[in-house]
Amino acid sequence: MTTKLLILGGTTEASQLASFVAQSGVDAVFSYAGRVATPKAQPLPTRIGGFGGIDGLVGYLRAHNITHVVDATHPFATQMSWNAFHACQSAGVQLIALSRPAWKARKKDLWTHVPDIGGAVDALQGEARRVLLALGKQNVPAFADQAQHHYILRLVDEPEAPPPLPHHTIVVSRGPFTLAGDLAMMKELCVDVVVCKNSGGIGAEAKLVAARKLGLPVIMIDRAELPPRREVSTVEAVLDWVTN
Ligand code: 3Y8
Ligand code: NAP
Repeated sequence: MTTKLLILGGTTEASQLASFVAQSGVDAVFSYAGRVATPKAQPLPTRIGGFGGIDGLVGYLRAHNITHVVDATHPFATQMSWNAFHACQSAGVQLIALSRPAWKARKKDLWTHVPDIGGAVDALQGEARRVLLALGKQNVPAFADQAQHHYILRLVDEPEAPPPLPHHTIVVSRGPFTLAGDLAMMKELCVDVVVCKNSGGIGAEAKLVAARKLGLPVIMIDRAELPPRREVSTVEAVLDWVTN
């Protein structure tokens, strides 16, 4: 059977892999969930939208004669990763993950680790502060329980409706982000605490370096468990796996 690759994308590393694969000539298709209005264009044929759960993905793998799946999704896209793990097992298709290590606090960093979004909300009890919520739009409603704060919401797209937070500033901006940009934004908007996911990678790290330089506390949401699949951290290792 000739090689046909499905790349589950949505990260900087997935984009890097797509360029590499396009140059290699390996037959591949890139996949987005369709979470944002205009996802970044890729140099590969691209599909947008869910597959319809595990069964939908099994059907897709079979209908498109996929021989290899690369899970290059974000570490917090846990449902997609578990679906890919089960669907590849059912369909007898090989699976590998292109993942990035979690960030680690340095000596002077002021991190509070919490297990999930609820933990981050709880950690914000107390007097009003100016909170940079760098979580995207899906998790914003949970913070209505701590409405005393002024939230700086960094979103990929302008929200269709105002967020359920009485005091907020919206910053429409997609990454990858730069230190200069995040430092300027955090100073200009007088951020005094950062809430983020331990996404790892380079595309979202600037806010942590800026927080370190400004001496700001960070509420760090730790990763949830991912499937026991094979993992590599470089696009070269993915290409080796596909071609050998
Ligand atoms: C649709 C596709 C590339 C990929 C770029 C990376 C870096 C910039 C940093 C902050 C954190 C956040 C968010 C973030 C980053 C990269 C990467 C990354 C974080 C795009 C993209 C899609 C999404 C979906 C989006 C989520 C949201 C999360 C914003 C493309 C731009 C907060 C994750 O509006 C929404 O509904 C946004 C939804 C899932 C998390 C959430 O729960 O809201 N990503 N982000 C993908 C799809 O449809 O399949 O246009 O590039 C991709 C990128 N976002 O190729 O350059 O590699 O991580 N994305 C987080 O890390 O916490 C922003 O603001 O500091
Ligand atoms: P999720 O909660 O793990 O997945 C929810 C459902 O979305 C999946 O079951 C699947 O639908 C669909 N889906 C997710 N990723 C997909 C993909 N690449 N291609 C096709 N369908 C996909 O996912 P999420 O956290 O919402 O992330 C969605 C996308 O944004 C992913 O591409 C991810 O890499 C990217 N992203 C997420 C984050 C984050 O913080 N979560 C950050 C940066 C980028 P069906 O069940 O119908 O198949």
